[in-house]
Parts: sequence; structure tokens; C-alpha cells
Amino acid sequence: MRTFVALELPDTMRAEIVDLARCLAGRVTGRFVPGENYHLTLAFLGEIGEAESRDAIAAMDEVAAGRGPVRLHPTGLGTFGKPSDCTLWLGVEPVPELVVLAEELRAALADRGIAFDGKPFRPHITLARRVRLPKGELAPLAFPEPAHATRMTLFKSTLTPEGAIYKPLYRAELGGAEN
Ligand code: 2AM
Repeated sequence: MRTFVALELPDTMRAEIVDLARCLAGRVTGRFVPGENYHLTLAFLGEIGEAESRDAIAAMDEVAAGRGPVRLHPTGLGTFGKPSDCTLWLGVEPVPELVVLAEELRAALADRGIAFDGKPFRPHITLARRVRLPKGELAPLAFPEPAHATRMTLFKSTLTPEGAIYKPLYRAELGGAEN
């Protein structure tokens, strides 16, 4: 199965990002991600089997133990790829608690021999893919308020012609709710 570990977003922030994406959808063309699929990836594992998923869960539990919620502070829009065909995302400030969480998770996965995409961690929430950006600046937009993530989740990703379907396989709690 195709998997990744990500932070789930608090409901208020998710709703605010849906509003932001709605504004953007009026200004750029692309395949917008449905709100229920928003997440912030910490490690993309790709294809793994049952044994590796058990080890990944153990790594998540080890890293989540004793850790509190992680602050998510949206910083602005960014893109991967060329302006005529890019991925459009909402960037999140790489505060130490978030960067350390990703680093510790990746180290705990590596300790168990689990491979993952080793690209440097750039915290972001993908809003749309196959985006064609207009020339010039996008008009001012309302960005979501900072909030705290309380769940680190192992997701199974099933790719379909209509888009990816994400199913939570395991959730590690990051302390109490503090939104
Ligand atoms: P993206 O949103 O920037 O594409 C599920 O695909 C999640 O894992 C997405 O958040 C995706 O980031 C991320 N991801 C990281 N590395 C990936 C890779 N090599 N292939 C697919 N998705 C990857």
C-alpha cells in the first residue's frame, strides 16, 4: 500500500483553508484538493507492507510520546513546478517544534529500516495540482489563523482518476486539544 505520515489539521483551520481555496479557484485553474484531504506531510513512505506499517506505527508512537500539540502558522502561498503547470500550496512556518517532529519521525523510521522520500522537509498544505497561474500578483487573500495540530496520522493513499483517496490507518495523539 502507498502510505505517508502527516499532521491532520484542526477543523477551524481546515474550514478557513476551504474558504481560501474557494477564493483561489476563482482566479486560477487547476485540480483543487477537497477540504477533507488537506494535511501536512511529515514523511512520504510510498509502498510498504504490513510489517513495515507496524514498524512505522511504532516509530510514530515513540516520537509522539510526551509531545504536545504542534503550532501551525500559515505563512503564504507557494508553488512547486512551472507556473503553467504547478502544485499550489499554503506554506507553514518551519517552527522548531514542527521541524524537530519531522526530523525525529524520519530518524525513527530510518532506525527501523523504513525508507521514505528524503527531500528536505518544506512544511506545506497542498491546495491544488495542475495549476496554471495567471500573470502578475494574485489579489489579497485572507489567510487562516494559526492553530495547533494534535494528530499525527499514517495515511493510506489510493490513487484514482478522480484524485487520491486518503484513509487514516493509525493516529498518534500529540497531547491535548489546544485550538
Ligand atoms: P505534495 O502535496 O506536495 O504533493 C501524499 O502524496 C502526500 O505526500 C502529499 O502531501 C505529497 O506532497 C507528499 N509527498 C512527499 N513526497 C512525495 C513523493 N515522492 N510522491 C508523492 N507524494 C509525496
